[in-house]
Amino acid sequence: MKLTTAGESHGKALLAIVEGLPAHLKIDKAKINGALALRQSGFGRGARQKIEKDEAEILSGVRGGETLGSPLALCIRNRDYESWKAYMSDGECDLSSRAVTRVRPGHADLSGMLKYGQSDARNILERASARETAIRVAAGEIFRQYLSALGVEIAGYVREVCGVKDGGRYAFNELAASKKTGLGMIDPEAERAAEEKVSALKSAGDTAGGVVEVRVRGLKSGFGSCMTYADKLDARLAGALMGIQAAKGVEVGIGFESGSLSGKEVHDEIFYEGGFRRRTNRAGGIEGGMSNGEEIVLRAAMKPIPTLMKGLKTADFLTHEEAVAASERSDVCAIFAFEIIAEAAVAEVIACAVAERLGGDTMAEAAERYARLP
Ligand code: EPS
Repeated sequence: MKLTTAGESHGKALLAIVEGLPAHLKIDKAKINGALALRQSGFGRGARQKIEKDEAEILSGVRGGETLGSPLALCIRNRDYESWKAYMSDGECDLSSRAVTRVRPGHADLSGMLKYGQSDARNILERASARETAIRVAAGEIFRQYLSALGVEIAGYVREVCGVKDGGRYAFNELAASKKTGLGMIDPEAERAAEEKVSALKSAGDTAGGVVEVRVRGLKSGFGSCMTYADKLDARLAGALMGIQAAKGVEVGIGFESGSLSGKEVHDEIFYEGGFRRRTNRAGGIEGGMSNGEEIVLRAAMKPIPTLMKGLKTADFLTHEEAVAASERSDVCAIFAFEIIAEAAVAEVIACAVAERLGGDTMAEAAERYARLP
């Protein structure tokens, strides 16, 4: 399976094409739109989310609620395009009034302008914007529905917001509680402290990032590869998570902590208890680049939003004069959305790895092959 996306933040629409889905996968559109609504919610979001009400339109690949086996095309229209068409039209338009030259530290602006020979950062930021993640979440929901039909589930929560930690140890079933909170934390004390922190940063014209955890339950062993490094499941998952705008770090299982512990403290011993079992899961469900049948545990760090209302120092791209980085409106914290997007990125990788191994023209074929695996 393969996902391709297109679209600019203030352009007409965001688009996705998912290729390689088997026929007869039931598609629940309400769940796609539910995921989109979640991505738009969360404490600390900016004014843009009041303009957009993301809804996915299915343009191809589905008939009567089931996939046909043909490419599935998704579209989310940008409501804000109405206010931007004079500047964003593909025909003649006003290219100067919304130009950005006070390049923003932490964004793609400067490197993108130099790379693509642009004198207006708008030609870079429109695509680099995290707005693109809306369509990835919609497509992620398709991948999640494919996995769910095989008994594989994905969930997650926010562990940390700008230094405020949720130190709880949660079972998979408890993770859903995070979706009913403002910042995605489960411990109410941590959530309250984190919301206070975000409010204080907002008053100071500053921003916050955080750390999220995503888990996969029900994936059998052997997905990924120990034969080719690019096909290692952990390498693919890390790549997908790092591919999210603002991601700065990824861990699998105990991750960086494993570098400071001994072998006895890190590796998960194997027991045979009616099947091969582990009593610990420090590896995060992946050994030798393959799933080992335990829960997959991934963490990703999001840097603070790089558009600060009290802008950072920069140099104007054209005049080279010292300036304050451009800012009109922005999120203060988008960690809740980042967690939803991280689940979508994980769903894409796991679904692709599963489909590569199982093949199958129909969902029934795929399900039968999955059931036969040890
Ligand atoms: C973003 C800047 C803001 C965010 C946007 C990501 O958009 P605008 O420039 O229109 O205010 O709101 O995120 C979304 C629109 C979204 O749907 O998540 C950026 O620079 O990445």
